[in-house]
Amino acid sequence: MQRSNLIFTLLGFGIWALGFNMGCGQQESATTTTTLPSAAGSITVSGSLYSGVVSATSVKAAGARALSSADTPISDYQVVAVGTEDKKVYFPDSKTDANGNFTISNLPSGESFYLEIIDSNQKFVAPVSFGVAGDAVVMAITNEAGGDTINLGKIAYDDAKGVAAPTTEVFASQLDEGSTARAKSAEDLVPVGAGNLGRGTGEAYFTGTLEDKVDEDDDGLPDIVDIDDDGDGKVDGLDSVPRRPGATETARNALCHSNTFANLPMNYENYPTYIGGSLNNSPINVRDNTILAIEVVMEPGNSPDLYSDVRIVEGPAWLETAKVSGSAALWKDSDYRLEKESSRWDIHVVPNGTPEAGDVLKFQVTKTSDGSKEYFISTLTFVFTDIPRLIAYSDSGSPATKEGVALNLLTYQAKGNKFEYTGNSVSFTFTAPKDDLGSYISGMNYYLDGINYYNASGGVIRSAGSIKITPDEVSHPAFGTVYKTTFTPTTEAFDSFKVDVKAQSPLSGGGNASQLINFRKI
Ligand SMILES: [Ca+2]
Ligand SMILES: [Ca+2]
Ligand SMILES: [Ca+2]
Repeated sequence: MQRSNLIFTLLGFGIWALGFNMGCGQQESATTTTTLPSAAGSITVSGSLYSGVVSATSVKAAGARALSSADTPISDYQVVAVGTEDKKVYFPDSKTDANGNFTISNLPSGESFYLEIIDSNQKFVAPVSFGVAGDAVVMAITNEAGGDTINLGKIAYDDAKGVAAPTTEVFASQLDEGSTARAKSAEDLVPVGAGNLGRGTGEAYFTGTLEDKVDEDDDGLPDIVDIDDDGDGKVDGLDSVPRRPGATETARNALCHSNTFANLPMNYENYPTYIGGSLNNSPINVRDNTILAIEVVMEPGNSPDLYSDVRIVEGPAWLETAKVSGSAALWKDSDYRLEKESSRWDIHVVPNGTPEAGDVLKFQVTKTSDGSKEYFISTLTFVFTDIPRLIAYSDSGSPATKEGVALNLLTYQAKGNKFEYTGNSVSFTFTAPKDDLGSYISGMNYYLDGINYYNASGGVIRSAGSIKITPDEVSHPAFGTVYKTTFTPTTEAFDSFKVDVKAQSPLSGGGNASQLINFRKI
């Protein structure tokens, strides 16, 4: 089934399209992804992960430069390597043990590597920095000076700064000074992307020219874990051009990319804009209402039959509670398998947990031909925390704008979960959805979607196609920039209509959020 044709019936009425089909030539969506190559190399990186403090200044004393101080070993974390040339992720032999020890074996030679830390809840938490080069932070190590083993000793993870560093500097010959990042002000070893998942706001905002390298925006985070690859402040899943045009993270073998993105549709009566004359500030229950679309997309000309099985093998805690959308079944009962479609493998799940930007999913794909397995990771780059909300409407039949208390839930419920209007057109004023930081998201595409016309007994007379709108931007004293558009319903006879005011990611295939509202013509 083509996903563009995939329609879910939700919440007892209405229909909801979960997104748009997306070709491989288009930019990928809400995640960053890479592949695991065959483990055939001879290089080993090892060390011990500790909690600790990364120094603001790297102090050189008695010949050794102290980069950090270590406190307590951290177990059950993963330290993964990312190749600067092949951009592939290399997983450790196992998670850190009780002494924090880890080993990443079979790395290819002729490479240098970034190291990234994924916590016990499968969330990306920190890059590892290795030293300084002028004003920049050195983010990669190499074995180019010879030897098959790089032992980093103790590495201190500073959760306050969102960065890790070895306690003592590595050999100068092991520093890849060609792989550097911009340092935060007043910090020698903390790249600007640390602690913010690489979101390009504040000093992490990128003003340079994007280059063809693993960390395009010089913030210290390789694209695969960076939620904002180009550093412009818009996360990948909500950015129409998330990285250098033509750049790809995953177009290897027959696989194009994998995505994980959020959809959040809510009926007005479930999350009304106003209750009792006051703005409804109750936060949306993201855990129970978000639908996560998780997919692996084939390159054009490649059938998903190339794989016999696609599943998630590691992920955040919400995997345990996630249910397959439209079903009562727990996803774990089907071993986190994705389902085969015509151009991809995909699944839609309700997390029943707390999905967050930075969550890392590890995919396993099994080749049909020989049963061999490959692995990928995807990083969730956003969740919606709020929907677009109606804050006013007016109609062509009466002069007054209905806003504030006129949008009360009780008013809506008293009319059978409908607002009333007169005349031949209705104008809607609505807010943008909010991101994981609770900030209004700018630059979304807007649609009037899921339009159904009903007769007086509630039967659907007709459904209308999705309408892409270009709403006027209006400055509102309470809500800042809001959006206004006018809708002219069908001239056929009807009693009421339902419309989804829908904000869609400008990135094809990205997520969407909407408020589903009913209006009765009087
Ligand atoms: Ca970034
Ligand atoms: Ca980056
Ligand atoms: Ca961006």
